Amino acid sequence: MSEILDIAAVVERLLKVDNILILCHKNPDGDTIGSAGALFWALKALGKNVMVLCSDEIPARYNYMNIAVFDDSYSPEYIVAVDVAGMQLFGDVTVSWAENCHLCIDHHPSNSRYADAMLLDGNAAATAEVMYDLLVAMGVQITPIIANCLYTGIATDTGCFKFANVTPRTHTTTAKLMEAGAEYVMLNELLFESKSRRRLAIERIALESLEYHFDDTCALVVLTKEQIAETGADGTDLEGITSMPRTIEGVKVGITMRQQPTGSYKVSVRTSTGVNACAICARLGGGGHHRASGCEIIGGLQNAKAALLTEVERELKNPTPIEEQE
Ligand SMILES: [Mn+2]
Repeated sequence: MSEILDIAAVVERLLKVDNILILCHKNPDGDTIGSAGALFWALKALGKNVMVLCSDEIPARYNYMNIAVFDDSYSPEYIVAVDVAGMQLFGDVTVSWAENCHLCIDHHPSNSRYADAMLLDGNAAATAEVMYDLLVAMGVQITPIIANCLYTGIATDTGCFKFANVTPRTHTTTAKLMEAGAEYVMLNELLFESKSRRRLAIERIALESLEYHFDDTCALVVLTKEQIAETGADGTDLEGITSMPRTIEGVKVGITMRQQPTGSYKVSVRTSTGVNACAICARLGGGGHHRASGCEIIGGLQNAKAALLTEVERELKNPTPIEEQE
């Protein structure tokens, strides 16, 4: 169980240490990379040795953050995880470092509290929102590159300010980032107005597998490991697919099943208002947010699908209440 810290206590701890390793979650998204990038540049500005590590390669689209990836050139004395809700989300490369994680900075209410200490703000739309408050409290100047990193985290976790997790605070923080030089026009085009050819190829394959369940209120797509390999789709391409089934008219639960190299299925569940995605995934050993959650199911496709659809049906028939403040 983690010790729960406030921002002032986290500032005190970070200022005391010199060699820091920042960990991201596997299949990295804009929030874990952007939060890591912002903390990286802030700690560098304070004269510290700092590097970032992720079990998967950082997607090339985030190259503008210019983050140094950990190369064993020093022994980290302090390990910070950003936007990582549970141990199972670290992946092979980072999991041994994560076992000694000193601090986790996160916004997932479902965080399993694996780190020694935690800065958790379940009301924040993105970890990057929490990170902005932390960096200001540290007295770090929000440079254009830090602003770009934080803008990336907030914009990607809110679907470019479209999701229900957006609050007035989200816009207030974003306004500060714009004042600090965030290149929002360039970033919006890069992050939301362009798709790779690989992404289009994997979208076409996903659409061919589309099936409907429960009076067309649930849409499901499946991608095999061979199809993923064949298109060369990377983590970002695949992450983009997950929002697709839910956008179909009348669909309340959109599911994407991606076969992993090990054969297990990584499942992403996206729901419309009032359907609790986290409740569905929690019963399968996963978690996340009310409208966007995930889990991993081991076993053949038919068994995995059956287990998943059983939980979807249960949730559609007996909805788990959604707590307002989360
Ligand atoms: Mn996040």
